[in-house]
Amino acid sequence: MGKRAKISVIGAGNVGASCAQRLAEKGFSDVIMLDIVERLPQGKALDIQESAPINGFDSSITGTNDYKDTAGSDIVVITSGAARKPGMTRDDLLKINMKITSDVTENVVRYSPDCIIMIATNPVDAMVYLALQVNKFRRSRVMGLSGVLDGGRLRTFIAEELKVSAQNITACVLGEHGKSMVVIPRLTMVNGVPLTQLLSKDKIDALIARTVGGGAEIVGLLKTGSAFYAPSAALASMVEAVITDSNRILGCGALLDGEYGIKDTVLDVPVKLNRNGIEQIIELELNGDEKEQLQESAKAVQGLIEAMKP
Ligand code: LAC
Repeated sequence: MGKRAKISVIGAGNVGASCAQRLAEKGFSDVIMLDIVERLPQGKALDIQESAPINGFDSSITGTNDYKDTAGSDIVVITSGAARKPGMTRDDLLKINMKITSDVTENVVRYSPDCIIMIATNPVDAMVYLALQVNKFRRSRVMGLSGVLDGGRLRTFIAEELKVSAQNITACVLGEHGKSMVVIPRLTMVNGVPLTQLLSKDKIDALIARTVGGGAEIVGLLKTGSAFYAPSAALASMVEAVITDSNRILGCGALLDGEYGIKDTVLDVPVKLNRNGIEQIIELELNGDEKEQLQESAKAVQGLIEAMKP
C-alpha cells in the first residue's frame, strides 16, 4: 500500500490554517502545521482533525512547534510572516519578512532536503528569490503564490460583469504580485473568446485596476489582516497539481532565467506543475506593449531584491 504524501504548512495564522484545512479536506496528504506560537497549531490541527469524520476525509493533521515533525515532507508551504495592515503595501513587509523567510527556509531544508517549497509570505516574489538563495535548490522546486490568486480575483470580477460562470473564464495575469502586476486582456478568455471582444476598454481597465488592488481591497475591509480564503485555495490547488503529478498549467511566481527576456528575477508566469515542481515555464507570445509592462514589473521586483542586500 502506498502512503499519503506529507505536506507541511509553516504558520498557523489565517492563511496557514485555512490552507491546512483545505489540504486535509482534499484527502491526498497528511498535513503537519507548524507555528512558533505554542499550542496554537496543536489546537487548530485538533479542531480540523475532529472535522474528518463529519466531512469524510482520512488525512491526519498534526500541529507542532518543532521542525523535526516536518521531516521528509514532499511539499512545504510557507505562510509565516507579518500580514498587511490598512495603508501598507506588500513591500512595506520586506524587512520584517525577509528575516522570517530565511530562518524558516533554513529550518525547512534541514529536515526536508528534497521538498518542493511554495511561498505565500509577502512581498512574495522577493521572498521566493530569497529562499532560493538560502536553500540553493533548483529553481523548479521553489515557487510563489501569485497568478492563481490574482487570476481568481480577475475571473470573479469578469464573471460578475458578464454574468457567466467564473469556471468558464481563464485569466492571463503575469509579473509582480503587486502594483506592477500585468494583466493581458487579449489572452484572458471566456470560453475561448478573448475578453477584448466582450467588454469595452474602459470596463476592462476597471476590472484590471480592481484585480491589481484586490489584496488591498480585502485588507481595507478586514482591517486586522489580509485575505486568506482565496490565497489558501490557490495554495491548495498548487499543492494538488504537484502531488497528483497533473501537468496542470497554473500561474506561479518562478525564477526566470532568460524566459521573456528576463533573468535573475522572480515573476508570476504560467508554469507546468508536476511531481518535479515547475516542470516547464510557459513562454507566451507577448506584443511590444505587453513586453514593456513585464519589463517594468521585473524592475519593481529587482528593486526589492536590491533592497534585501546587506
Ligand atoms: C493578497 C495577499 C496574499 O493578495 O498578497 O491577498
